Amino acid sequence: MFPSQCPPEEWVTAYLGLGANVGDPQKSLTQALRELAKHPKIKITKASSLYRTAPVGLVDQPDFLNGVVQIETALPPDALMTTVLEIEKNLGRVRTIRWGPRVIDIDVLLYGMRQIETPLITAPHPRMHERAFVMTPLAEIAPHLIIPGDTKNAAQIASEISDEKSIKIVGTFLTPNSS
Ligand code: PH2
Ligand code: MG
Ligand code: MG
Repeated sequence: MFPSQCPPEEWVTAYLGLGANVGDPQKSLTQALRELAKHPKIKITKASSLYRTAPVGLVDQPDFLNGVVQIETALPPDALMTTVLEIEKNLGRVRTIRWGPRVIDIDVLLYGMRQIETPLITAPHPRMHERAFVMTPLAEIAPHLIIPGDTKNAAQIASEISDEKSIKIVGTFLTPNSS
């Protein structure tokens, strides 16, 4: 194809949920952000605070550190997913038990306003509405966001499920040059 015939690159706003509860979670989360930012087709546009959160699902494991970032990306959904899985792997993620302890977890929460179902990715993330560790940081950076298929905005959903005993702000992603 001649360059003039290539379809224009489409940049989409997406949201990623990050979590870690093994090793040095703040460092892994910051490192993950740095790796994402290095990608030529990903720009980080907003980052929430970091929250200490009680484990959900499998409760007998350390507390998590969780945060949410807004990105702009020119990667199609499957490629975005492959990219985040690759970053997880590079940061030392080993997949053992579902919902178990992890060095880093990067979930694609939303890909624009699109509802996506492929063998690799489901967006919106099917469990995000129920999870305070996702909805509270999401509401911090995008309170008015409506999740496709829902009627309430992120702030309303977060306030309905948030529990101050199990989730609190403890810090920020470190700046790209700190370690
Ligand atoms: N992730 C899970 C299961 N449980 N609990 C908290 N608090 N934070 C998480 O990121 C988390 C979880 C599966 O991805
Ligand atoms: Mg997850
Ligand atoms: Mg995951």
